[in-house]
Amino acid sequence: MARVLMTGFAPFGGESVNPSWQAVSPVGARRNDVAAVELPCEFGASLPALRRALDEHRPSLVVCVGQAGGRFDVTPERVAINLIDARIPDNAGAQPVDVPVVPDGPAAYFTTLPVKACAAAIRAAGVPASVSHTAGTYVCNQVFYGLMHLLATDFPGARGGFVHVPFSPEQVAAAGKPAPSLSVEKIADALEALADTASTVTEDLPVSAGAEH
Ligand code: PCA
Repeated sequence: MARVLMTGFAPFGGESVNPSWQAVSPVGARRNDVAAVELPCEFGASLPALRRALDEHRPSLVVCVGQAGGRFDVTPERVAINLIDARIPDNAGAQPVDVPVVPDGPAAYFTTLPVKACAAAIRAAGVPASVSHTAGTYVCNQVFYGLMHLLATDFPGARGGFVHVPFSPEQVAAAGKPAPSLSVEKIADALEALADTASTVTEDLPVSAGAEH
């Protein structure tokens, strides 16, 4: 039975693929301890879909993954905030501005993944990685915050967090504009290293991952 739930997102913003799902899907196919689920990029539907996946798989570890176009490395996220401020409409046409993910919820949740150890393990697997301190204010942050709230309220004992990944090369080629990218295979390797580390490491590394911005 799968003990790791890993999610990726549907394409959004005019893209025809999403590297998060492009990488999560093969990880789920090659590992029987990982259940891979694609989430809709819709404010109204993403968290109900995540809740269904949690109910179905009862994981001990949850890793949600999303695209962060423009980033050049794989970035485990440290903090989710209770704020939605959509830059563009979602796939259902909704564009909420300045609303909470969970009314009356705490301002933020920290990840319960050892993000520094995860970033180090990803780099050791040959893929660039660093800890990020913002998951944005779009559907990914909504899912990250919603995940941490669900784990805190209804799924005690499970750990979870969020990882942003760069564009895949085919997206950059299709756009015809230079942008950083990482192959889907490298992203998949990074996610496996992250899942293995998060499954076994309980104390994060006592090293700095501080950033000025
Ligand atoms: N990235 C978007 C939403 C879905 C995705 O893959 C984000 O960063 O919010």
